[in-house]
Amino acid sequence: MAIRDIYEAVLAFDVNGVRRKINAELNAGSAADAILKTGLIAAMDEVGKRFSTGALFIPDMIWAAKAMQTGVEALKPFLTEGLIQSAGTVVIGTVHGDLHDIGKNLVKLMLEGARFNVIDLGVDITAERFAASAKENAADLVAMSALLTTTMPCMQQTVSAIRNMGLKAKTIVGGAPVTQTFADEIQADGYAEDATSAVELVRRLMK
Ligand code: B1M
Repeated sequence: MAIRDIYEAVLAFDVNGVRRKINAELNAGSAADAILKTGLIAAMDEVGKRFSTGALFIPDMIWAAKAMQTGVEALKPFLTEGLIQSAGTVVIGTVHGDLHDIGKNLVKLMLEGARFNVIDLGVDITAERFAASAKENAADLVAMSALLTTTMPCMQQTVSAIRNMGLKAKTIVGGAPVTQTFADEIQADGYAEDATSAVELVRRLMK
């Protein structure tokens, strides 16, 4: 048994195996943070790479994310507060009028896997709710998803609301009809095409 087995179990989407192997590895004396970094986070980075090249598909990402989250749950009691310290707070939601949440949930899962503290507002979220939540939670970043062209204007309203309230939160946008050009037009801080690049973008913006 080795940490590499946990890495392989995530890539095999073996949710129960991840839990079992982590418990065995902890019993064998491995450090929880080493399991987290070398076993789980490294595997999710590999999942992201394979997804980008078309070797994995969305259902694979969902299963890998489930395996990762099961692993994080198993490790939580063994990690000190410092080690599980959040990488930053992200408020996420699907914009007003839009009920599509599969992509938004994927982005959320990947961000949580990358140890961000994610506040998920759900779907049909107005600019005012995004901004109020960003203020209430002292968010570092607000992430908006839209699947309908008709709901994209809410993204601009949200960017404006956040700026008008003088909040420090950065803004990112994504979803099938959204483009980098649109993000530039509405002066959002960033655009990501998929869940993997959303994590990279958030990491970059929070540096
Ligand atoms: Co709807 N729908 N739908 N729908 N639906 C689309 C989006 C549509 C393109 C279908 C079509 O006509 N070809 C079309 C939109 C047309 C347009 O505006 N251009 C459409 C329509 C018209 C509608 C309704 C209006 C239909 C009707 O009622 N007449 C209606 C609207 C309801 C509403 O929202 N108010 C509606 C309803 C639904 C369902 C409820 C049935 C269901 C949603 C279920 C759910 O989400 N819980 C649904 C579905 C499933 C789709 C399609 C088929 C699939 C969407 C999906 O989940 N894709 C979709 C057609 C399509 O996209 N091919 C369609 C998988 C998902 C993982 O991808 O969400 O793109 P996606 O997320 C990706 C990236 O975009 C990115 O990362 C994800 C993973 O890599 N991403 C981000 C997403 N958010 C991000 C945020 C980021 C960064 C990246 O940073 C913040």
